[in-house]
Amino acid sequence: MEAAAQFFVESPDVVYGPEAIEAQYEYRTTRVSREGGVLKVHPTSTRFTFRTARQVPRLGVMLVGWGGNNGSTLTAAVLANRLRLSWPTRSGRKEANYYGSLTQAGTVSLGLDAEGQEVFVPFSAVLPMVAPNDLVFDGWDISSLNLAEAMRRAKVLDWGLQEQLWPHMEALRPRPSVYIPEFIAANQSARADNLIPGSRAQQLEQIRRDIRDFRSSAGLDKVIVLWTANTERFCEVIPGLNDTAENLLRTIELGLEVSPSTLFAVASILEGCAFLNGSPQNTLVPGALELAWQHRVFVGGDDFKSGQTKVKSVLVDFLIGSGLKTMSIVSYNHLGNNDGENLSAPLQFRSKEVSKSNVVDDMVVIKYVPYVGDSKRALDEYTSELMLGGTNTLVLHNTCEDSLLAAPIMLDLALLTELCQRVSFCTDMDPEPQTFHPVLSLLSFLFKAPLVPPGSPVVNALFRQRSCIENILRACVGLPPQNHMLLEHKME
Ligand code: NAI
Ligand code: DG6
Repeated sequence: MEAAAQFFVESPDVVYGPEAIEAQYEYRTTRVSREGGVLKVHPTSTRFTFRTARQVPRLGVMLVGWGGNNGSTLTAAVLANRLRLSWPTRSGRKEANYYGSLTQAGTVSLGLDAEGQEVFVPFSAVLPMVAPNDLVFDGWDISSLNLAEAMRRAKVLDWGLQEQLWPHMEALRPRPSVYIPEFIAANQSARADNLIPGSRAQQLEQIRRDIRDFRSSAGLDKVIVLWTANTERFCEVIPGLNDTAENLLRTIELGLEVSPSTLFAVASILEGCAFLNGSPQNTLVPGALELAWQHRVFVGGDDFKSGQTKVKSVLVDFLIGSGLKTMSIVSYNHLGNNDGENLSAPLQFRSKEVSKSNVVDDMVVIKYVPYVGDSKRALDEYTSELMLGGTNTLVLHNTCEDSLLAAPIMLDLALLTELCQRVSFCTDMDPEPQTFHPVLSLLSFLFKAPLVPPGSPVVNALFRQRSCIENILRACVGLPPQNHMLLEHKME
């Protein structure tokens, strides 16, 4: 199964072999040193060889929280696109699409044509990527509703679309999951009717069996696990409990405190499956990160960056980048879905507050208002100081279906993580092939509180994050970074 290449790079530095694309790439950057109060900047250059395997695998995605709004909406979206569904609405017929997905609806500029005009291709055309319509879904939920019933409970999709999807989703049933009441809000207990019994060690084994079962019964080459279940409270990082891989595994064996999400992360890593955390809690405690390192498995997190935080990371970039002095940011949300209900409990709210404030330190208020359902309202006020004592206040109001923003992000996470698993590289200095660091910071564009390898700077500006993905993909086909200089148009 190989996705059709829509363009080729003609260069002596790029070889399209039957199994892999190999590109020689000159990574030009700068090193800065401080000498006697003076900054000295040294341009440097490192020669990389990137190798991207061309064979696109049959990919399975297991969602923890499959029966939630995000899980059911993502499953519905892929089915609706695969089946090319269209449905009537009060404003006309709508057709299935992947708007909101960087890989499916975003583009990359390849350069200028003979007329000096930019030529764009879809992001997904730069390197062979899994097609979203080919994804196979499975997952777990503490609620036993099948995916058709879950879609109805979510109240996200138009009725006409739900009706058409119903027979395709009815047979999809979440596997039982791990419910530890003290990690999510008490208001969730009523839906917890689909549970894995036994000790923590037995639960871990059952999750691992589920992954193996899905892989073999669906004939998959790879599985990626994505946490999109309820926001949990933070876990205390305690020496001896979860600070190292060895301690974390012993904690599970002894039945001491471990969150359900960390249990899923450990199971995924032990099964060699990438694990991505779409919620704000600190699932990837140091012990889990060390385990990922030991097993060379990708992990990514935390908390899908879908709407308000995305705007914030653009707006603050704009304000600071324009030289204004931003003094206060206040973010207010109200929403009425189950996520909102769970977040109405103080400890779960605290996890979200920390994650949402991660981009810039601000005030965050979240209110649960059942009437508005999944249609989340986000209001933000940005106040900056202008020159000579002036004040600039910007107020934003955003209304949208939260899950329709999150689903394409979940898709991109799975597709980009899988692609990264097929990329390896070496340098002239170190000819031993290596892969990206297990903490996959390339995914920062998609997470509110991006996890990065130890010592690595956290980048929050959205377009720097997007450029990072775009330029790494370009490097894999031997193209220079996108520099936007357009010097061709600045000469006489
Ligand atoms: P939801 O409440 O509709 O779905 C969560 C699902 O997880 C529920 O079906 C619940 O039964 C299940 N669940 C809870 N604990 C579980 C466990 N231990 N194992 C398996 N299943 C479990 O919430 P929604 O709207 O789908 O959001 C999911 C997560 O994504 C939340 O943590 C939310 O904060 C986060 N998120 C959502 C964004 C959005 O735009 N929709 C953006 C960023 C993050
Ligand atoms: C309350 O804000 C609900 C949350 O789950 C958010 O909707 C979600 O985290 C999305 O946040 P943002 O800031 O990316 O729009």
